[in-house]
Amino acid sequence: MTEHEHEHETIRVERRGRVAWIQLDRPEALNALNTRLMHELVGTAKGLDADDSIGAIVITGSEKAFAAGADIKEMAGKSTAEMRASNHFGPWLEFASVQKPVIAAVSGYALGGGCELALMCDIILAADTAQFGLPEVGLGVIPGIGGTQRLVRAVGYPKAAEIILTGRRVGAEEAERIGLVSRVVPADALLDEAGKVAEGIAAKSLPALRAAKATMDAALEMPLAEGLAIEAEHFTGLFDTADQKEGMAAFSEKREPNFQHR
Ligand code: DAK
Repeated sequence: MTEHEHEHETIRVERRGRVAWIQLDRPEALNALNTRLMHELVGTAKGLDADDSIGAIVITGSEKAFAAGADIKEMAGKSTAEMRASNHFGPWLEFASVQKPVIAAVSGYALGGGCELALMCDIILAADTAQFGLPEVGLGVIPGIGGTQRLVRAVGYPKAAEIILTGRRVGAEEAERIGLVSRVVPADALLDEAGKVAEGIAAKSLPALRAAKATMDAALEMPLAEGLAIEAEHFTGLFDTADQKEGMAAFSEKREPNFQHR
């Protein structure tokens, strides 16, 4: 445990081998993302991103709620000037720029900011009880931490428009069908399954994982030619890593690789 991982009020952090688990823990507010939770979560994720003994991060909530949104009670009385000054965008941008694979294990409500948090993760595993939605227009606002941008990219404009403009909920099966989540699993298997996926990823070469993620990010941001150039750069760059030599030697020697993550 690093210093950052002690004394949290709104999250619990646990390391199991090369996998770090962050559980959102504000049961009294269905894990609504208040300022404190945002800082604890983002600070912890950044600390884990800088720690080479960790290869993958799992974010989860409770059975009832992954997170029911940004904290409505905290925001309700704010003015535009106060919202601007509160700089909520900065920390969430830092969360979204974590370089290691992040898996959201979603059970129950993932609404508003909770849905947006899941969309910032690389892989979303959903319990069959999961309910997604961006209900902000019903509160007189819009999704504010990436929902309008990431949902359109994830599921396409017509589906995203219907979800965002109606504010309706999307159940786990539909979420899988439209490509909002990676996979649905039975609720009682969610954490086991998330653990398996995360351990599988964390056993791979960390430089390769980082490069894969950076290259996929480019696919969302750039014209194809530029994205392909970035892919080529990362691909060739990996040939100076110890892990590339080990990974390819292990293949020839018909054994499992023993990666040093460098
Ligand atoms: N904020 C604050 N408290 C919440 C909350 C939320 N989002 N969601 C639930 N809670 C609290 C409830 O008020 C209740 O507290 P008490 O009344 O017991 O004190 C407790 O959690 C349990 O909730 P319920 O009694 O309502 O539980 P139910 O099972 O009856 O209903 C529910 C569960 C999830 C259907 C319901 O709680 C609900 O509709 N919650 C609100 C969902 C929602 O509208 N979420 C979107 C929030 S808006 C920003 C960027 C982004 C955003 C904001 C700012 N910046 C960049 C600055 C994003 C905005 C949002 O996410």
